[in-house]
Amino acid sequence: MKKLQYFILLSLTLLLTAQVSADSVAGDVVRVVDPYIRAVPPGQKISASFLQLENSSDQPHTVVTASSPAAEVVELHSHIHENGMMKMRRVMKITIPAKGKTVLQPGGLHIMLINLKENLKLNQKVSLTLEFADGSKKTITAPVRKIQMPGMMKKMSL
Ligand SMILES: [Cu+2]
Repeated sequence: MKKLQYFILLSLTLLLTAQVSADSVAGDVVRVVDPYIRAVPPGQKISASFLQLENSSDQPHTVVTASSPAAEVVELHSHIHENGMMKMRRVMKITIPAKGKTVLQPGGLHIMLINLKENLKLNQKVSLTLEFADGSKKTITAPVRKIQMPGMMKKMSL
C-alpha cells in the first residue's frame, strides 16, 4: 500500500474512533416517550405538556429550555407543596439521570405553554423543541389530549 493511502486510511480510522468515544450528545441519547399537551377550553391562554424523558447514556443530561410555535412563552415548571397548597414554580432545568428516566406528569414537572397563539384542537399535533445543557436540541410533536385532573387536586378542592 502506498504511503499516502495508508495515511488516509489511518486518519479515517482515528476519526471514526474519536466519534464513537466522544461524550454522548443529549439530543441523540435522550428519548421522548408519550408526549402530550393538555386540552384547554377555547380562550384559555395557558396549557402544559407532559412526557417522559429516557436517557440511554452513562452520563446525566439536562433540559434547560423549551420552545414551541404554538405559544409565545414556554417554561419548565414544577409543582411544590407550600402551606398545604400546591403551587407551580418555574425551574431552570430538568435533569435525566444516567441510564434513567424523568417523568413529567400532572401534579409534577411539566412544560408550561404560556400565551397560546391559537386555540388548541383535540388531537392537534403541536411541535415542541427541547434544548439541552450541551446545546443539542430535540424536536418532537405532541398531540393535544383531554386529561383528568390528578386525584390529589380533586381532594384538595373539596
Ligand atoms: Cu406550570
